[in-house]
Amino acid sequence: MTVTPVRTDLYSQVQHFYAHQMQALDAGRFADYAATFTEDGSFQHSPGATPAVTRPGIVAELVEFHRRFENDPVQRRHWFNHIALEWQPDGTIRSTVYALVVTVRPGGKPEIAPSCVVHDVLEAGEEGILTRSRLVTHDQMS
Ligand code: SDN
Repeated sequence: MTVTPVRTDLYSQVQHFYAHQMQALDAGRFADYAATFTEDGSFQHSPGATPAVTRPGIVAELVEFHRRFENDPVQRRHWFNHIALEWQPDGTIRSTVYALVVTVRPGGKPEIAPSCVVHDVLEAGEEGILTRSRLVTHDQMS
């Protein structure tokens, strides 16, 4: 297997980007999370869910999804690892990432649910990195 190298500055830029993006999500800052997508970005967080498109669409989807936690003091954290980057012929970057969603409630033990693979297409431009599309697959569904 041949792994085509990517520049270390690009790789660390992507890591930095994901750290801010996912900390925004886990803090419930959905507008900040959506702003890490392109204006026409698309986001599908679960198999079978209708993809949310555009930043307002992404915010609306996240608000709707998180209603189930309204009276639940759960903290969710999305842990990214094994970020594999590949340049595509159109100048975008395919990013394939392992993600664990860790949940914990006060006094409880952390649980992992679900274990996911994130399939992103990223744009690297003057203003930094943006997510053009995100499709999340869940391991228990395969
Ligand atoms: O933004 C993500 C997500 C995400 O938003 C998820 C949501 O619920 C809202 C980036 C990478 C992975 C994920 C994974 C999920 C899981 C999904 C469904 C659930 O937690 O039951």
